[in-house]
Amino acid sequence: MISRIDLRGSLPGDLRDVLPRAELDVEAALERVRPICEEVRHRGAAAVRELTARFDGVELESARVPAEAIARALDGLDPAVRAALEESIRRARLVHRDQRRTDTTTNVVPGGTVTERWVPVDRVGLYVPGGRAVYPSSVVMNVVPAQEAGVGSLAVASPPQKEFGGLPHPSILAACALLGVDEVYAVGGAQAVAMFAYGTEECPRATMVTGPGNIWVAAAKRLLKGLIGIDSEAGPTEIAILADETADPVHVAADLISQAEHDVIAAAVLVTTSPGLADAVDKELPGQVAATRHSERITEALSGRQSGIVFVSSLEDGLRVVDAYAAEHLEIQTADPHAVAARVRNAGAIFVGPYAPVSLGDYMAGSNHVLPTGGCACHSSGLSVQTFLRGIHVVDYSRDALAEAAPLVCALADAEDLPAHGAAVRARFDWEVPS
Ligand code: HSO
Ligand code: ZN
Repeated sequence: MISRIDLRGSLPGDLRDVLPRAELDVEAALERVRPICEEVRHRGAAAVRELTARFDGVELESARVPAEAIARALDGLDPAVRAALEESIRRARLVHRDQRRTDTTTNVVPGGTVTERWVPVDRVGLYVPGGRAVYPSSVVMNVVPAQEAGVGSLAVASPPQKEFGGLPHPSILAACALLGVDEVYAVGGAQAVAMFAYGTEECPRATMVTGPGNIWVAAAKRLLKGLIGIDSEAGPTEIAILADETADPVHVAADLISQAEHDVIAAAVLVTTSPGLADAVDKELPGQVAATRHSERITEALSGRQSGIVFVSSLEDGLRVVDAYAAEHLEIQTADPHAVAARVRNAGAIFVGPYAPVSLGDYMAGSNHVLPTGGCACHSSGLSVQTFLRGIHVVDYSRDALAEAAPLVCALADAEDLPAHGAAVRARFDWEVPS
């Protein structure tokens, strides 16, 4: 079911060439979303309405979801799901609250300070997918860091669903209610991103748009980036597991399957020193897959070229492989998982030992589940309070401190042939600073 890659000889120079990974061509979608964004830019709410009728088959009077509909969704929420969401929110708040940053002031010279002031962005538009991937947990993972960062205005957009009377999925609305988000729009796809980026008569423009989405949403975010800030582009879910012979094949198989459940293009990669474990996982997979609800989707994901079992001759090599892969989620299931985990450099999130499966992190660990995919974990982090903050340098120098710096500024200004830079300093003094 799952292919094998043998790296037990010497490791190739660029491991990324041999490791399994799918490619997602967002570039190709750009031309399709450009006219959609332009329409919203020029014709605002009317364009959003027309595009919603065209793409979602729903005629909206207003894109804004009425407060009663949000309240009704919360009333209708299964009490067990409500309790779980509330606990998920509580745990996520604990972790994200600790990410808040305090301003720092550095005394550079006597009378000269630089303060770094952390200021949240003014308004965030959060996209929440509809269709098959209706994840109220992702509403939690996006909203909590924004709120803990102190973002003052937060709006959610999610596609209208015909079967729910043109409203977003009720579990999304209920999650919004639990989080205290009351500004929700029944708008999906590229038009939702454009609505936030340009603003319409109904929806004030946002300074940042975050949240996962399909390829059209990703393309719109890429297109409008700059006008708006965005989080990293979310590609298909990935799990990598670094395991030795002490790992339990039943757990390893279950965890690979758990993330393959997301999508036919989701990736599940096992990196192991143990051929015995690999054989046992191989034997375990068909039974577990057959027993689960989305077995077709999972089979396709596990047998796709983005998934595989990679053999390595040592944990040392295994670490090089997982660092090169830079998984969105990395589980360490080895004899000494903490020591191994401490040496990992590239991963969106690391799950240590037998009792930290990725699905715990998806819902209830307190960690964030919006994480860099496609190898982006080698340069980016998951969603956090930091995503929604800007660090502003506040420069405060006294007359004496500036006087002391003046000849240095002038020397560099002259070296760069920018004499007016030096003159701006000299203009403050009644003496000439030699240049
Ligand atoms: N594993 C997904 C997040 C998710 N799982 C939502 C369940 N619901 C990407 O990190
Ligand atoms: Zn998941």
